[in-house]
Amino acid sequence: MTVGVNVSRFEGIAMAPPDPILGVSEAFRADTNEKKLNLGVGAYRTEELQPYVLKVVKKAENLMLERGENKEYLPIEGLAAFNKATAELLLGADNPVMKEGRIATVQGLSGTGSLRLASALIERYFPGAKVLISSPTWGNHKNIFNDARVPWSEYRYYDPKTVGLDFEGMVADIKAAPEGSFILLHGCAHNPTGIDPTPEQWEKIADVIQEKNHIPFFDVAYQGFASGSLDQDAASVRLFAARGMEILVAQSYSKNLGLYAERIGAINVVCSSADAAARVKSQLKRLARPMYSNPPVHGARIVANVVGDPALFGEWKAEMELMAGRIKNVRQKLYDSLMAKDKSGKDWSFILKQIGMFSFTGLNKAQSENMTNKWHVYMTKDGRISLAGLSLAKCEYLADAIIDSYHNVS
Ligand code: PLA
Repeated sequence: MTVGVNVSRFEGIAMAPPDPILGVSEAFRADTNEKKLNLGVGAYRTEELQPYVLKVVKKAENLMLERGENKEYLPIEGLAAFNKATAELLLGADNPVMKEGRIATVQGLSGTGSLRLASALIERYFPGAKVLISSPTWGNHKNIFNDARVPWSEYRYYDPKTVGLDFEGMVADIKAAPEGSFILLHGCAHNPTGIDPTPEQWEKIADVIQEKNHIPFFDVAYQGFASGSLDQDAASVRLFAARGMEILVAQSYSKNLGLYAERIGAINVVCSSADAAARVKSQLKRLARPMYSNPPVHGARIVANVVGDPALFGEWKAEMELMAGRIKNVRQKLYDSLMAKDKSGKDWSFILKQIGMFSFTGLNKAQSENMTNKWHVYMTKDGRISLAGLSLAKCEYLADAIIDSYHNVS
């Protein structure tokens, strides 16, 4: 029996809602107003609000072109030089974990793909184990664990009253989780809140995780973007590694090297022995093969060249500081503009305390919608704005929009 051409077998498939973050960029592109501003996705823009390809990336690409490298398949685990460079960037080249060969590193499809691969490992080898994620967190974390069929629940993180960290709540919830849970932590520059634990708080978090035999699972998507220093931003992960703990770490080069579309990142599993690391790596490869076979080479070569060459590495650090510095400048200007324009006496200083690419404004859904519908400021509905998409020239306009939305919409 054949089916009539105008009767679709896909009739039962409903329209999916737009993605809460990437859908914002789609809506932005469709807006023709010249005042429009895209503060949705966390993508770095220049002061002229143009996308930015790092100079050091262009240099690395020129080198690659000169060498005339081929397009053969990579091994399932990715480019060896990249895997070495990325683990060293994370832990430091002289970290005992590296010398002892206790780390399984597999190149992934950027941060998201690396998180997804780790989730598949959890699902297969820790059946029933739960992942604890912060409330709130990057929206895609829930999708990733749902699709991998890994159960998750939330731990308290953000306290709207103090516009800061609910440290007591966080520790209590991690303590209360079933022994051997995976605790997802943002290595630095927590998305969306921009609030990180202090070094002392990290120690206490490590204490509870160790006490409860949990496994820390770091998402490091912004190394270098919190402080401007690659080493300083890896301090949380290194602190856990120094305790001899087993840890999972997903890395991304989307933001810090501006390699968004190259889809380059890694999953690292620090194990208590080299033998365990070898076995874990073999299973990660086994999971990757039927999903995407092997990863793309271009971004891996860029990272390997930049991190592996002292001169280029130095240039990257300088550019990284410039990008982080520009965001700090717009953060300050936005705060100054809000304080100058808002006569209500509201304290906006929380904006200065937050770090990284984002500011969590405290605007609710209706207020965020007003930002978009009336002011053409595109942002996520949780009140997050990406300062990486803001220029000094647009700070006053943005302050007007925020003040109007905050005071005139409930
Ligand atoms: N982890 C966190 C905490 C992130 O914020 C992001 C990206 C990723 C992982 C994954 O990025 P990658 O796959 O490109 O490496 N978050 C962005 C973009 C910048 C997005 O939602 O995909 C954001 O606007 O939140």
